[in-house]
Amino acid sequence: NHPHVAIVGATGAVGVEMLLCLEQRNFPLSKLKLLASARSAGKKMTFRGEEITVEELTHDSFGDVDIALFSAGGGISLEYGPSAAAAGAVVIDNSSAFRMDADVPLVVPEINPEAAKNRPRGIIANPNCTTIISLMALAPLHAAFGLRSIIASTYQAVSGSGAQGIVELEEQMKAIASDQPFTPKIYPRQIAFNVIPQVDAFTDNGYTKEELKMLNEGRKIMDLPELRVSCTCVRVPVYRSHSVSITAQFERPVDVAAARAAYEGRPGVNVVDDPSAKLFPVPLDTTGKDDCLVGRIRKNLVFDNALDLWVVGDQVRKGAALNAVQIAEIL
Ligand code: 2RA
Repeated sequence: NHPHVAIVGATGAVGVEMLLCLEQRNFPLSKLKLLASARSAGKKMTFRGEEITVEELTHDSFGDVDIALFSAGGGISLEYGPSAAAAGAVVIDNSSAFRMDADVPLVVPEINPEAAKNRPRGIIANPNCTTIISLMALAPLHAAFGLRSIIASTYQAVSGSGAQGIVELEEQMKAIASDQPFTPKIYPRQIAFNVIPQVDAFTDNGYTKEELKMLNEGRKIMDLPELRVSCTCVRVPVYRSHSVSITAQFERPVDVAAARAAYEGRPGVNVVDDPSAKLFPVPLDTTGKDDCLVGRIRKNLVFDNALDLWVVGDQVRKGAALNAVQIAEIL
């Protein structure tokens, strides 16, 4: 009587990683259905040594599905998520479509697993990757010192733009290496050997939608309606891991030893912090891995009760696919 699971957007960067996570974690499922656009229907993918043919997504795809993992963009989630829920599936949506809906829980299993149970619409939302990775580092510190505000700068991998982001960086680097011309396609400027201070669209207060996600999602996940967040999101020429530089202010006095101790026994996040031994987290350490890594922990030199820290995590895995599969494991 194991659940029947569907992946919507199965051939995308996150969809492929969802299939990998289900396989590697021996998720107890009776059947796996792979759904994608007409363009991808017919492709074959392998799960537990068995070949599965990708089917075209329709509103009738969910009759016998118990859990539907969505990662095909907000439009697809808005259009097909309710149909999947109406057919009796629990929808775990990686897009931003439902994250701020009061009737949809927004869940990081290590932080607010209990929220997943209250899902009147049959939909659970997966937070934005940058939010997940940042909160994996901040939740233990909140327990110790009482989180009050976040100032963050992110260094976001091109995988955040999906497979096309990885292709864009690869193609530009090859073109530059062979002295060939190229035109940026998905980014406003060249991303190879460059950084771009824009992720997602700008809004009328000068912040991008991506920067406001950390504020809005952080308040909801941490249940801290007064939490203050100011974020600058930057795209960097890294393939798969996001890094975040954080200044966090707390209600109570902080110290580095107590901060490091706060992570002990906390699953999904490890401290890597010994600069004298050149030990600090870098994207190459977390790519393809489950855990987020925290380092550069130090007392902030400007604000009282504040810590500076650096956290890195795989955007495709813990930032998206793994978190969604871990929510399914709660179910
Ligand atoms: C990005 N966080 O990195 C956004 C969506 N994955 O582009």
